[in-house]
Formats: sequence, C-alpha cells, structure tokens
Amino acid sequence: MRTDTAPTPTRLSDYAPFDFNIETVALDFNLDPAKTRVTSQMKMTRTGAAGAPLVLDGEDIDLISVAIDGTALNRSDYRLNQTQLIIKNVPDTFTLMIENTCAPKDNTQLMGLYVSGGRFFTQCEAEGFRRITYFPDRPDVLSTYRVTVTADKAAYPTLLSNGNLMEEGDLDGGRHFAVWEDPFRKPCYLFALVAGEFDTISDSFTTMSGRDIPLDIYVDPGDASRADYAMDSLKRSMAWDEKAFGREYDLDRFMIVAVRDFNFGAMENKGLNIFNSALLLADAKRATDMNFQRIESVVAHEYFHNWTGNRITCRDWFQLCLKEGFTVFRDQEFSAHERGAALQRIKDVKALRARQFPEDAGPLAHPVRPTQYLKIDNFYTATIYEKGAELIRMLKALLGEKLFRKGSDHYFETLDGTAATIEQFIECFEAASGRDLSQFMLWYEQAGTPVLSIRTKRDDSAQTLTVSLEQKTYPTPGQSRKVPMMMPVTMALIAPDGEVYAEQMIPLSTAKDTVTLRDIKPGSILSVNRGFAAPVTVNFDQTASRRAHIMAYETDLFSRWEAGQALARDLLIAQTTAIQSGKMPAVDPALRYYTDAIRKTLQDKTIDPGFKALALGIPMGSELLLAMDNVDPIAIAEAGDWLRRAIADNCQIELSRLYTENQSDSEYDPCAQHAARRALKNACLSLLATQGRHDTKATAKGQFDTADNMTDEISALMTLMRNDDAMGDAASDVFYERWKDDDLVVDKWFALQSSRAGKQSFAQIASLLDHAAYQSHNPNRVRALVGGFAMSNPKNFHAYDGSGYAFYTDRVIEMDGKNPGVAARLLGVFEIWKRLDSHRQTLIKHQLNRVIAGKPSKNVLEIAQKALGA
Ligand code: B3K
Ligand code: ZN
Repeated sequence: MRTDTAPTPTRLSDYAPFDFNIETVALDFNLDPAKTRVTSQMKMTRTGAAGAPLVLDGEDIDLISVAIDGTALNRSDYRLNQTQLIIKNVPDTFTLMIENTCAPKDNTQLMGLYVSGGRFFTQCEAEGFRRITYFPDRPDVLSTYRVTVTADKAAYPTLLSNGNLMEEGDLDGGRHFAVWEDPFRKPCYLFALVAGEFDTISDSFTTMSGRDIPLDIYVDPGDASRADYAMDSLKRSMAWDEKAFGREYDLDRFMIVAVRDFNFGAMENKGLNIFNSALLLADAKRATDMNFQRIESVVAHEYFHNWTGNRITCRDWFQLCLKEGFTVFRDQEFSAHERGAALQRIKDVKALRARQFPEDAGPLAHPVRPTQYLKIDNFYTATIYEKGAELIRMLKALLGEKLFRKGSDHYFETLDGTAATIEQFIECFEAASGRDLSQFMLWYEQAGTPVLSIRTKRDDSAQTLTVSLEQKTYPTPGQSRKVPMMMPVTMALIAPDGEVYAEQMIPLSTAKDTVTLRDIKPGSILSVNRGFAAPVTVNFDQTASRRAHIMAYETDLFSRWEAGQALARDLLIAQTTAIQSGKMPAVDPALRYYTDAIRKTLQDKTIDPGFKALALGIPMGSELLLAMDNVDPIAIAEAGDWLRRAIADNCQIELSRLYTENQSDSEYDPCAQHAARRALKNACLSLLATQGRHDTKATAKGQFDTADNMTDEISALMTLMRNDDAMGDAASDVFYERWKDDDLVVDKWFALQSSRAGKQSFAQIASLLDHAAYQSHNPNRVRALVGGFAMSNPKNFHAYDGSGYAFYTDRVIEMDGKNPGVAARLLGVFEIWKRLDSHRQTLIKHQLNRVIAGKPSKNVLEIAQKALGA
C-alpha cells in the first residue's frame, strides 16, 4: 500500500483491550490459487463498552457477505474501507459470519495465504491474518479454531492446519476436504494452513508423562532424506525442554513444513511450524556445518515457542521480546547443552556484536520494548531478539539458577493461556525470589549499549586491588537522558603462574561503584565481564602483555577469546587509521603479543579445535565501525586483510600442521566435534591463502575437487575465489554446473558471487540480475545476491563513486514493489551511515532521500526516515 500522507504510529500507551471475546472461530477454505473463498464464523461476546462498534481488520481481500446470527447485513449496516470492516450495531452475544475471497497466487508479499511452488502456505505473524479474512488481528484475542480445508485432490493431496485432524474425505468433482481442530486458545497470528503435494518423514516422541506424539515433516517431493537432521533436532529439543524448563508438548501431533518462498527463517504456528527450506533441509553434500547448526537451533527455537509464545503469548506487539527474547535465550541454552557452553557463548556474543550493537548505536536504536511503531514488521530486530535474550541471561545471573527456574515455573503456571506483558513476566521472578526487580525493568525501556568503564588501583603492600566501575549509556533517538541500570559484573584474577582465583559476580546498580579485592597475589591480572554476563561495551585499558596473559590462562573461555579480540581490535584500529591517513603504520609491538598468543593457542594440545577456529577469527568490520569515527570502510577491510596476512606469516607452521592434522577420512558427521575440526582446518587454509603461494592454492583446488561434503567444498571455493581470479572463476563455474538444479546450493553460489572484490567483479555481480537463475521475487535468492553484497563485499558496496550504494538501493526499491517487509529489512543496512566518513555519509543520505522521494511502502518509509533521523 502506498502512502501519501504521513502515517500515524501505533503507541504502547494507547493500548486498550478489544471490546469482544471470540470464543470459537470456524474457518472454511475453498482453495483456488486465483480466488480462494474463505468463510468465517465467530462466536462473539461483548466484554467492553456497551454499544461499542465491532471493528475488524482486513487488507487486500474482497468481502462477499456479512451476517449476524444468520441474518445477512445490508450494505448500509457496515462501513468498509481499505483496512477495516466496521459494524456499528451489534448485540452483546452473537455469531458473526463473514464470506470473502483472497488471491493467493498474486500475493507477492508472502503474508497471509500465498502460493509457493504450486502449494498453499500461510504466514500470519505479525499482521498477515487480516490478508486472509476480516478479524481483530491482534495478539490478545484468543480463540479456539476449527478449520475445514477443501481443495482439488490431485493437485493438493495433503491438507493441513493447526491442531488435531478430526475428519477427512472425498467430495464430488475430484475435490477433497480435511477438518482440523486446535483445542488451545490462540491468537490469529499462530493460525496456519498448508496444502499441496509433499513427501513426509515421520517419527515419534514419548513425552515425560508417557504420551506418544507422532512427528511429521513435510517437504518437496524428493527431499525427504534431507529432513533427518531437523527431525533429530526436534526430538532432542522436546526432551531438553522437559528437563530444562519442565515443559511438555501438548497437542496430539506435531508437524513441520518446508517452503521455498518465505520472508524469514521459520514460524511457530501452533502444532504446524512452517520453515524456510534453507533452515530445514540438510545433508552432507549440500549443506554446511553452519547450516546444520542453524537448523538445530531454529527447529528448537520454533518448538520452544510452543510454551514461550503460544501457550503464553503477547498482550500487544510491543511485548514481542516477551516471546522472542525468552525463546532465543532458550534456544541458546539448548545449543550450549548440545554443543558446548563456552563456544556457543562466543558465537552468540559475536552475533550480538555484529548485528545488535550497531543497531543500538545508530539511528534505528530502540528499546527491547519499543513504545511506538509504524509497521511492527520492522521491529523483528536484533534488539528485540538478541538483546532480549541477553536480558533473560542477566536475570538468571542475578538470581542464580534455582531462583531463575522457580521464577520461570511460576510464569508458566500462573500465566498459561494468557496474553501477557513484560511487567507480568518480571513480577513472576520477583514473586519467586522476593527481590525487587523494578530497576531491572529499565533494560526493557532504555535503548543503547551501556559502556562499563573499569579502572584499577593496586596496593602491593596491602595486597589489595581496588576496582572502580562506572556505567554510562549514551543518548539514543528520543532518549537523551539515561539512568543507571542493574547489571551483573563478573570478574576474576589471574596470577602470574596462571592460577585463576577470586571469581565473583558483583551486581552493579549505581552509576559508579568500587570493589576492593583482597589477598591479591602480586602481579595478578584482572579479567572482567567473564562469560559476557552483561551485554555492554567494556572500556578497560589493559596492556597488550596483560591481554596476552589472559589469553594464555583464563579458564573462562569466553574471556580468553575476548582478550584476543581486544588485542586484534586495537591493532585493526591503528592500522585503519594509518591507511586512512595514507601513512605506513609503525610496527606495533602489540602485533607480536597478538600473533605469539595466537601461535601458543594453536600449539596447545589441550585446547580444542573449536576454540582454536574461533580464536583465528578477527573482529568484524561492523565492530570496528563502532569503535571509530568518520571511518573509510574500505580502510577497515584492508586492515583486516593485513591482520589476516600477519597471522598467516607468523603462524604459518602451525596453520599448515593443523590443516593437515584435521583432515578426516571418516564419513561426514555434522556433530560439534567433527564440525569444529572442519572449521579449524578451513580457517587455516583461508589464512594461509592470503600469502598467495601457489602450493596453498593447489591445496585449495585439491580440496575443492575431492571434498565429500559442502563445508569443505565451499570453503575451498571461497578461498580460491578470494585469492586467484582465474582459479576462482573456473571453480565457481564447476560449482554452478554441479549444483544448478538445487535451489539451496544455487543460493550459496549467488552469495559467493556477490562477495567478490574488485571493480570488474562489481560489473559481474550487477550482471547476475539477468542470470537465468536469479529470482527477484524469492527472498532467499535476493538476500543471497543483494543482502550478501552489502554484508560481505565492503570494497564494492562502499565504492567511492557510490555505485555500490546505488545498485543496492535500486534493488530495495524494486523489492518494495513486491514485498515491503523484505525491502525494509534490506534497507536497514544503511543504519551505520553516521559512523562513516563524510563522503559516504553524503552518498548514503542521497540514497535514503531517493527512497523517500519514490513514495515507498510504510515499511520502507519508516526505516528510511528513521535512518535519516527524521
Ligand atoms: N515469530 C517468527 C517471526 C515472525 C516475523 C514476522 N515479521 C519466527 C520466530 O521468531 O520464531
Ligand atoms: Zn521466535
């Protein structure tokens, strides 16, 4: 929908309950791709003001008829506009019947009922149900649903909806039907319908109370063998949720369906999860270790929503973090359990820093619970999800494991079946612990990443170390003044001989505080924010030698990794500054500390390969942007190249040895241990290749030719493409020919192409828009080519002449005409513009203004305006 006048925002402070309760909803679908007929019957009871009209949402659908208690309404009995159906006079208790049509095959937004690959799918969260039928499309209207689906039997042999299958049968004219009933009250955003031809893989799970639950995964014909890992992940998730949170599955069956065209990762519809096929299908040959890992965590995430999201849902969309933050926390804990807590923590923090910290530091910054929005779709952000999860983690750190579990038990017991708020959630933990958590609530209200500054004072004769703590959160849009928040500050000391002692957690609730640590062993070094207990930026000026000591001895692996990152960050900042000013940087003694420490890490046989692989990763460009002002992003990328080369030159022997040692002859296994060995091996190869030696390229080519799994194959390909144009081109062509019939692998190919540096590559990337396999309507493919370009091709995206930004913006505008939600998300990458040098700032501002001038959708308008600070 195009907007001519300034749209009005929805505000948290305006919340009012709906005026009616809808006890039951009976939906009848007569499926036809061009024109599907939907009949809805709702039992309504007035719960609000007497005489209040009935206001229903509806968008892009055509009304046929409205009846109350069996009597059809006249056209004058109701008002109908582009977004609402308003019935003025309704009784206090009545049955409302609505008939309308929608056009699934024209639904390029992929919200509501749509067609993908000749099958029907739905996506209703957040506001897609209104694109199916007229309804109060808000999360606090909870009803039980009975759904009848009718369709041509040959074309759509499988008919699915939420809950339990009650009845099915054949009809005249080659049609058939199925009736589904979901006994649990739910909001309409959890409604789902699927129809088409699928292959199924089936299994079952016995719950803790002994109920046998059939589990079915529906995939495109021929893909069944690729769903085994998802099924395995599902069963492990179900078992884990019983143990870790006492949550048992409730319905009589659980289903997951894969779909190729999908706006994001997956959706937790009650009993019928729908997944982007990229996050469900995997086998050794076509999926990477990272794909497997992500599938495991997203399958768990959607399953965990059954309690955190479905059984207890959100009162309004401002409370989105109630279900998302908690569910991300739960999936992170699950992954930690399955794959090792320390490494999982490092990965989660990396992701937080890559996506959430920039958001919190830029014009799109918003609190974990925002107070207003134009389009709620724009608020499925790293802040709501990832920072939201960090808040739950802090809550657990502050309360301790036992009280945290007591609080969550209390939450599930008291709020089951309701649409709740963050206040109610926090109250459960207050009730369970007897603590006052009102200050903790500020984390939900204040945007911005706090900076925690640390200073230390040693008194050798008294054997004390005084640690001063100071917290400060800088202004964010709409919030100029911030107040101190409550955060767990974890610390420990490391003696010169490597002993780790005096481990503690200090709850900090004031702007400043000091702690005096006693019985200090001379020469001990302080390690703070262990485990990244507080999601803050730590400002602690430690020497390179101290950081190297932490890297060598910390028992908290997160902090050990972090010490290396801090060293690398300082080096990269110095190098970027030097490149920008056109000077050759002086040889920094810290480089020696860093590469020596990396070498020692690589040599240490007691350290596992997964940690070594992570230790070899340097901080991302987005992280450096936040630590500097007026940056030339290409200088950052060049500094990264320089540091990677320095690692290779200084650790060549270890990298070569580990590359060889971590080869494996055994059959591919996606387990964490094997994946870690592959990650290490491929990180070594990638670093070694920066040296440009012919033998390394030959090794990469050999790996590419003989790999029996996608992780090794694509890592080798990436290495070739980055370091040798001719070899890269040749291998890339072979790869495409090998996999051109597989959509998910072709997505990977597009993403690889889009990451190629060099001016000539930019022309090639742009020409891929005309490639036979490019699909401008498919979110996965667009994200691979266009999203990949912005994320992993700094040299072309930030090209000085502005060509990268213009190309990217053209794609956003093009996508906005089809799918505003996806377009707005793409546009969000410009949020970092104020960190860049003034030349790039001007270029990006120009693009954002161009977007606005083109009268974009509400989704895109909101992002563009906010990004500009308007
Ligand atoms: N709840 C969905 C996300 C829906 C996004 C709508 N714009 C998936 C998830 O978070 O589990
Ligand atoms: Zn979620």
